[in-house]
Amino acid sequence: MKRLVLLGASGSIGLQTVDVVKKNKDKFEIVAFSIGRNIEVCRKLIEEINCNIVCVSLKEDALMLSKEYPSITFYYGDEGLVKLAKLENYDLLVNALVGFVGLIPTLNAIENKKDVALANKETLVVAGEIVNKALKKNECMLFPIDSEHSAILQCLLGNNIKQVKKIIITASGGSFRDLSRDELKNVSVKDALNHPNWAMGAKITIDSATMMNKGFEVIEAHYLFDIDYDDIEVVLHKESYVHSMVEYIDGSIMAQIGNADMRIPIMYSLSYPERLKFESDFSFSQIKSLNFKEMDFERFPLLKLAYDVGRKKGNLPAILNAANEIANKAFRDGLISFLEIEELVFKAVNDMEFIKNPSLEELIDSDIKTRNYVNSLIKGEN
Ligand code: MN3
Repeated sequence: MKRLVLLGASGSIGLQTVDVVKKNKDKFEIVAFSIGRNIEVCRKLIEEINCNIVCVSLKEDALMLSKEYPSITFYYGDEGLVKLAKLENYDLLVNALVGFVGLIPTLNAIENKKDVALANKETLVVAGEIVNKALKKNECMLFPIDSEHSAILQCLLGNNIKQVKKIIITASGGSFRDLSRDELKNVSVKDALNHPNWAMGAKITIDSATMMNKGFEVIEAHYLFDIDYDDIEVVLHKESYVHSMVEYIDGSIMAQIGNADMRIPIMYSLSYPERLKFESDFSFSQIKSLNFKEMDFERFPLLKLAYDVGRKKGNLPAILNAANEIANKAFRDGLISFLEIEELVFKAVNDMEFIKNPSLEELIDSDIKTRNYVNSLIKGEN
């Protein structure tokens, strides 16, 4: 029995993780979970998951719920997330939080000598080096939930990583893959949220449309597999059946293929190196064609920026992430246009002070300063 702490239970990955656990009750148990402000979903999960520790965002919600459920301990806020990560009685932290907020609980879990299943790619984007050092020091494992990285991990199994020629990350292209840059000027939030292949949360669906998500995944792959940026290629693959590939020095290319169903990488991150039984209706005879196309950096400038920022390191990835979080949210809130997301991210990366070897505290500080700066740009104060 593997005991899990699940952070971000009400999000897309969180709910699918609950689904996987429910279908594999003999193998997994959720001992604690965190949820944001969706109290209805929280009550539903409390009924479904028999655990005695829950963390919510707000103090008042924690107080209200502790009266309803006297046998459960309720924590709240960012401190509550850390308390969950620091619990003793579990084996694997499943981090399905969205954004920078996922970093500190991940580090606390690793310091607590727990393995981590990570859907929160922002953790590695912002602090890949610090996370890797902590993993090494505490002899912990990090299992990617991101479908591309789960694919890469599977394509690497049984091979010598020194014989990898390159990693090929596939990209669906997002909601606007068939539009020109000119046509992007007036796209709506609703159109952007309509992803062709994957059902995902709102933030990552917008990140897919801007290709920021793929940029983050390049940085994520660099830190997960210790692969040079020159050896990471992104290829447009609009069907999303090939989840990523690894090419070796002898010309062999390994691919991981399957339906675009996040439960598959979730399951693998929970059960690695074992596999769980799962009904998936994938059929080669139903696929008419698989298309691949070179990535156009001019069409998707944020992808190019992510490579540049990843190579320069320091606090730049943290700046990139913070600016994107604010700009992505501002677009969803109707405050800026789609193309202004890019503009704001470029401006922040350009304008914020560069720190070559930042400490964790300096990364947190860069995050806060960048958020303030981008918010001031949106309000027209700069
Ligand atoms: Mn992905």
